[in-house]
Amino acid sequence: MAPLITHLYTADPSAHVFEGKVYIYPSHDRETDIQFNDNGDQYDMADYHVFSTDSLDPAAPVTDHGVVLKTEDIPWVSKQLWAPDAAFKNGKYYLYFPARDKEGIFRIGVAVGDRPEGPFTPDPEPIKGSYSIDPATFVDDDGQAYVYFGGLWGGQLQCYQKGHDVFDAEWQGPKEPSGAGVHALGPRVAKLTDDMRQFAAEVQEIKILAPETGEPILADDHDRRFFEAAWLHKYNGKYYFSYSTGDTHYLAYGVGDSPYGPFTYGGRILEPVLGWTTHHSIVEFQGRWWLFHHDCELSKGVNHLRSVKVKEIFYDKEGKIVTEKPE
Ligand code: FUB
Repeated sequence: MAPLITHLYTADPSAHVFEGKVYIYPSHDRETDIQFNDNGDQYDMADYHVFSTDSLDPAAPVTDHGVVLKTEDIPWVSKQLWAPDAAFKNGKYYLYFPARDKEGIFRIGVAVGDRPEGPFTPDPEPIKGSYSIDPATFVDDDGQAYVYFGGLWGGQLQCYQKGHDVFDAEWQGPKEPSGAGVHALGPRVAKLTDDMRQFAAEVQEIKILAPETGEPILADDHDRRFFEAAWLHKYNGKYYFSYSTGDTHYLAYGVGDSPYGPFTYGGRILEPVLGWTTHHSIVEFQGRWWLFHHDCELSKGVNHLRSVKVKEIFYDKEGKIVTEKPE
């Protein structure tokens, strides 16, 4: 299957339907001389583009709306504009993005615009109390907005085991908890304020439960534990939390009855693609469900030069997502 965008490298696609079109908010990958490592330093992105299309037919054109935000415009950022997401509320569009602050610690920022394609003006400081990477927003039917986030290893989630506001530098790097009976670290969620620019309540850790025990997935269960790339969507009244398993390269999901979880592990959405990372979003468009994701086919396997793709996904009668193979 051909990538949606071929004139740039793009990754981590967050797709939303705004004003009847599909808007895609991806990372913008670029070439670098930085040495590859398991901390992800080679993912050295410096700006964001927004894309849109009014059809997901493979032949339909995708419009590149150009650069909508860049490192130099964001006072608190030092480097690494990683996976973004966007939301619409009260007539405004909000772009959420993770980046390292001047101390090298990942925080989450927000930028505001009047149009889905931007431009976006960043707030001068990151969201108070935010940390780690991969923000994904979800606005529930009652209008309450939530942001999901977190990522292990280079994403620094494991540095917050002593509390949401305690960064433990000892855990920096490609590390995570392990050992018999140790629970995996959960992704995080916070309610957003009505103006969408701050957390409205304390950050919560989400539980992803193993169906066979009803207990949280174990840290050593790398085929199923949360690694990064949080996404939340609703299908038939249930909340589906999906994510990447990182070093085992699956897109997986769990199902729950509340935006806070717990989510019971439901299976895989996508088998491993070409490239180390896998990251996605799920959106309903014109009555069908679509998985936006990325792989490294266009760059012939260069891990940090990725390309966005889309494929249709299906649910079975019980509401389980049918596992897809990469194309
Ligand atoms: O694009 C940089 C990082 O790679 C993202 O934040 C992760 O989810 C992974 O895709």
